[in-house]
Amino acid sequence: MLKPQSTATRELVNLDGLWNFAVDSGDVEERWKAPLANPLEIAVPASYNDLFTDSAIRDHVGWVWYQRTVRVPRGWAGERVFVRVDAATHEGKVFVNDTLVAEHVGGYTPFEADVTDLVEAGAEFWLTIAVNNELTNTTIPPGTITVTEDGRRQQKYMHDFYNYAGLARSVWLYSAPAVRVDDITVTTDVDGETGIVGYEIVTTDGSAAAEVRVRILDAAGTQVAEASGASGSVRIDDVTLWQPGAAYLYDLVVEVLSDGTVVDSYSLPIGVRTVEVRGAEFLINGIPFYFTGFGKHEDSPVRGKGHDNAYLVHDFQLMDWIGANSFRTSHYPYAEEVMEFADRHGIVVIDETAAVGLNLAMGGGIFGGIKQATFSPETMNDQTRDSHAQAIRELIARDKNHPSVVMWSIANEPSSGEPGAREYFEPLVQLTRELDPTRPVTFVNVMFANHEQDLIADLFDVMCLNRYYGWYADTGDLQSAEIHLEAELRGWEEKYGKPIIMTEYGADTMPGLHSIFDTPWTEEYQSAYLDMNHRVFDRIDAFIGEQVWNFADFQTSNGVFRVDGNKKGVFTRDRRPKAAAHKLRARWTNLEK
Ligand code: GCB
Repeated sequence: MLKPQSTATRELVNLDGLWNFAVDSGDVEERWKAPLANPLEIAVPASYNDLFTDSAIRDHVGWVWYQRTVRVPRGWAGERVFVRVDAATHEGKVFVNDTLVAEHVGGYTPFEADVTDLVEAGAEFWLTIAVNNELTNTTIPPGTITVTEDGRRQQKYMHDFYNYAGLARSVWLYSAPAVRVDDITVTTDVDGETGIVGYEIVTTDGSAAAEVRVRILDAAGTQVAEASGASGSVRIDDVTLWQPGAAYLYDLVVEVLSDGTVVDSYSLPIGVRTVEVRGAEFLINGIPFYFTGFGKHEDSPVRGKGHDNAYLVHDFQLMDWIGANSFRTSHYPYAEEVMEFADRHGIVVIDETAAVGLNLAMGGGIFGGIKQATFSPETMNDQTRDSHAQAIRELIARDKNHPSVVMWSIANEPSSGEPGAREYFEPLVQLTRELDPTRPVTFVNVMFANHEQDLIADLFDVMCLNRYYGWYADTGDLQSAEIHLEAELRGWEEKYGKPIIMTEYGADTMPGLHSIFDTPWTEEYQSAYLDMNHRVFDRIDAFIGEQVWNFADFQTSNGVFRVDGNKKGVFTRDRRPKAAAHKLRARWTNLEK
């Protein structure tokens, strides 16, 4: 799915700003048919939860309403007009005046509606977006809604980060011609000094009367290749590769011509690079790559998961300062602006779906709840898997052309040692490979499903492990933790012989708390914990990467036992370094792998 852009044939109006807002109380029918009564004002983009002082809004389970007027630019007569929502978490309905124009389930991927027939160039219309935050056993991520004894609906879920909701990314109005580029898929390869760019263009012109022309421009804007036809491949001599830490982007300019005239043009930044898993190595452009970096979150004070370009720039600056060359979009697809930034700055991304918390064993075990089978008709079932398949489709449709994305992660910490896991995952792995045969596929394995218990790891290319020896196990005893961690990693290495990445390891740390002993929560303990992990990683040949949990402290749900959120950040929630940040910087800026 193409991100809207302004080109010679397309125009773009950003609809961010202050909108009217109301929580659905169930007492007004067809709210979109009139201006919201006594609305609050709300910022878009932002999660709505932390903006207001009313806990009934923060804890609301169900629909909320966003509304504003929009004027269609007067020059748009004769163009197709679209409303595009970058994300509505977790479900969205879009209304133009009285008409429902789009519905979408899945909180982290975009959707749009062609509203041409309902609007007029130069005139205003009411745009209403209803957003629902409910998670059930058939949504991705899953959750359950319970009703308290006094009749309040409560949302429960199996992930620790707070269930922020609303319009956390931009909303757009854009114009495009009727005959236009609808989709582009690019694959790249390298032959000696020559780059090979394969492309497939889908246009809206069903009759295929229109011609398609493709040109590639280098970073200086000089044309280096051209071709015609909706699919094919072109060669770039003396190619400059996209490399980790040394991004280089070409522009793929796609033009649709009718009777020799350009009727649409779209310009896609592309990077030429290869990715391959060979033996226990992860190769980017044929060179073994060692991942350093973090599992992140989209999370900041007040905004919740609201996209913010200031945090975007600052977070990437901090990653550069600390020597991180990569991150995982734990635990959902991030804003497209983040992916584009990674493309431009040579940061490598493991791109993850929102399938987090497909695991009922953990809740039952740790929190003493009722133990339920994760995969069963009443819990994660065929419908869950259908939603999961859709989440994979939408992730790949959105992110397939980003050179920074080197691997798909289709789930975080599912209950992969339970009966039913293999039946659930096998078709999803197959689907991912069909949709994108060029990138390795992984899932992120949970501590309770080690190499002896896990039932699905062999389906994947890279073993991504989350391990908390020294934190959730062997708490405060780093000597035992070191022995147990090493034993397990050797077990994975021997059993599968595939590359291993530690996608999560971390210790909650209260900034300012100190001790001369191995005392959990102190800054010294976080550093010693990381040192211990690194000693072990450096002894394992199949080890190809380390991503600390987490880049920054983040907000968690009320139901988890944490003090003001998860404190495993190497930076605080307002991005100040804990002592461990300096430790990591010393390691990562000197790492020879
Ligand atoms: C995990 C999860 C992550 C949690 C983390 C923790 O294994 O993948 O979402 O935040 O542990 O800190 O408990």
